[in-house]
Amino acid sequence: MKKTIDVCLSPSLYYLYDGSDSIVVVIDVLRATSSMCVAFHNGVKSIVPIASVEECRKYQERGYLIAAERKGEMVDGFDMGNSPFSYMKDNVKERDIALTTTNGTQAIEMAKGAYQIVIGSFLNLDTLVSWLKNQNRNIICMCAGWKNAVNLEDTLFAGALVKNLLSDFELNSHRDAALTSMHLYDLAKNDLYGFLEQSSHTKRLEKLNIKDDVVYCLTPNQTDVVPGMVGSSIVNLNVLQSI
Ligand code: 3SL
Repeated sequence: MKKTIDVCLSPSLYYLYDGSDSIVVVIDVLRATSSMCVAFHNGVKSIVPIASVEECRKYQERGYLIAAERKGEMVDGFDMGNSPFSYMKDNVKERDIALTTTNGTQAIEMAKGAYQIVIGSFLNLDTLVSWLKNQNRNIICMCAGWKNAVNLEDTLFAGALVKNLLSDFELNSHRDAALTSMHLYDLAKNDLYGFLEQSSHTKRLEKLNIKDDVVYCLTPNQTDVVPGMVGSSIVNLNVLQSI
């Protein structure tokens, strides 16, 4: 029997889903899960996702690099914020990072009862699709959204996963979120940036002059990492499984 793929459009709807026997793909395309992919691509050893700024700050004395974003900006006193470009520097290699962001790390926190949490973004789309095909597990694509509301960019990426996995998985026949996201992705796929230009978070980030981050995060297949939770940290599962 085929396994299922479903989409949860916002963390506020997650109570309707049971992740205990599923792989939950946490999606925060702009920008948390994209930055995590970039971090592992550039040699970061692990990322501890943390809900609160105060908790995250405490990791500095334990030798971690600390990263925090609120309202799109780096929080004062932290080593870095949430730009993918800040994870392309040499000083991140082999480091453990503690990270808190407005929505992405909260969504990870919420998904913690899942069989397995993995991290998805356009940057690791094809690799993630192949990895998921090999697991023989039900999949829930969990969109981080914005403060518990639905957003367009995470919905589009969930749609990209559904489209690419549909031949191997069945849709949940009681809900339309997977179909909705796949149809939206079909409309957007030839010009993701143009489709997202009017979206709330694109505008929010562009007001902060971070258009380059948006363009980069919408560029498919820049890396073959599959970040996933092991214990309380995220590591690159694609390395672990090829050893
Ligand atoms: O919400 C989040 O977790 C962040 O990705 C938001 S931002 O893109 O860094 O503003």
